[in-house]
Amino acid sequence: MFQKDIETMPRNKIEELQLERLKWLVDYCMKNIPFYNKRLTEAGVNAEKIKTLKDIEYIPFTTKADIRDTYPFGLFGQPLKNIVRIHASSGTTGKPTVVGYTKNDLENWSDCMARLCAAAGTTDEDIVQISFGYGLFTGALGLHYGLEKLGATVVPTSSGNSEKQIMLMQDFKTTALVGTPSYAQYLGEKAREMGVADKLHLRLGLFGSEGCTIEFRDQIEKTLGLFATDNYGMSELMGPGVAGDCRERCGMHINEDHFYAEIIDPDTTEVLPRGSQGELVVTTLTKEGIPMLRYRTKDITQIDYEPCKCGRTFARMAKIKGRSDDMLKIRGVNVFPSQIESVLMTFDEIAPHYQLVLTRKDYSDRLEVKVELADSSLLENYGALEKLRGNIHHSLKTVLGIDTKVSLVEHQSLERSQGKAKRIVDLRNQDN
Ligand code: DLL
Repeated sequence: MFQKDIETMPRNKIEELQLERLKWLVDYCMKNIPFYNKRLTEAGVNAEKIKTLKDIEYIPFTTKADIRDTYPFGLFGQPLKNIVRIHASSGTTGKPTVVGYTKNDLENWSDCMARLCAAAGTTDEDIVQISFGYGLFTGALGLHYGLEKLGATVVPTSSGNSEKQIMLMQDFKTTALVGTPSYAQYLGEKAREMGVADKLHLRLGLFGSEGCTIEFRDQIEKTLGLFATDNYGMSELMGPGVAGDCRERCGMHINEDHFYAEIIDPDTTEVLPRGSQGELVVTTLTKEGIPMLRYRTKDITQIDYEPCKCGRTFARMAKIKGRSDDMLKIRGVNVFPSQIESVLMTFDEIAPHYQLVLTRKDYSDRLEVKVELADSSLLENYGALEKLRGNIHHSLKTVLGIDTKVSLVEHQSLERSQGKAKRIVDLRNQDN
């Protein structure tokens, strides 16, 4: 274990620490963040009011909209002088969700990550290839510093360039692979195609950032000959490092000294009894850069508080069952249909009818955006049609950060719905 004293604390000690930190956090937010000061004052909450962990329920929820409304730095708890790193992920509009880290935050992040990597079975003997994209996305750098802290040898290949990734895996005798489960499976199949699958030395997979069923995990394990683990996180909370599998794989251990988790009913927002399935709400207990009070993750899961066979006492959250909003995760990138809609609506040549078709080829997600023309006569002008298609494709790429296939279809050809429009056709699981 990376920090055994902490990871095996008795439950009453964990809860004592959480309460102490929660009081600190409320006070910190009151003093440093005008947005929270106003919210908490309006709700009549201050640090004195928090006497037990249950008193967290006096605190209003924070949502992605709050981050959007205070873009870019309005929820930061420190001046930029003390912020040493910024990351971002897609927001519900064209503007990203921006998060900042102080030096202490980065230390804590690396500790959280190192714990989870150790729990999954990584050691300082491992050579770990990171195939998450490096950049504003939290995945690559999050794992990177945690693994270095653990003493593993990090190979920051980033994503893409798959043949080279496989060549390096062979040459460096890479023992562990970090990435999305779908990219890992793709690499495995590519290695097979190249006839080198049996020449790899992989023994461990540290996967996350998108859902992965146990069946798909079995498949990846077979293709790559490794033991696959899952880890969960999100930019708003820290990035990866919130929770992760140990070798028992009976739920992902939540780093409870840094995060306080609740499960709520997403419709009524009522806090549900322990063990129930619902939406995960997380409060960051130590973050200074951009602390989150009762952040609604929209991810559906359940939490088991029984100590684990591995010896860790931190609660375990089940694999994510889905989301309570319409966010799509495409090749590891968060995409909101509303972002696409706002891009489409800027084009006069198209009608306000569109459909998003998701498929998976070579274990990579594809997004086709089908858009209806406002006037079908454009179909007779190939040049103008191609120009329009190109412009839409370019605008979508600028906003979403990923490539899409844009198909322009005849006026009135997309199915109309009587009720809620069915804009998303997700065929990804059928193709796998
Ligand atoms: O995906 C952070 C991360 C990076 C986690 C690398 C694990 C490994 P975001 O890009 O902000 O952050 O996306 C967060 O991705 O709300 C979930 O819906 C989904 N997600 C993350 N991890 C998992 C997982 C990173 N293990 C959103 N299983 C979250 C299922 C996951 N979904």
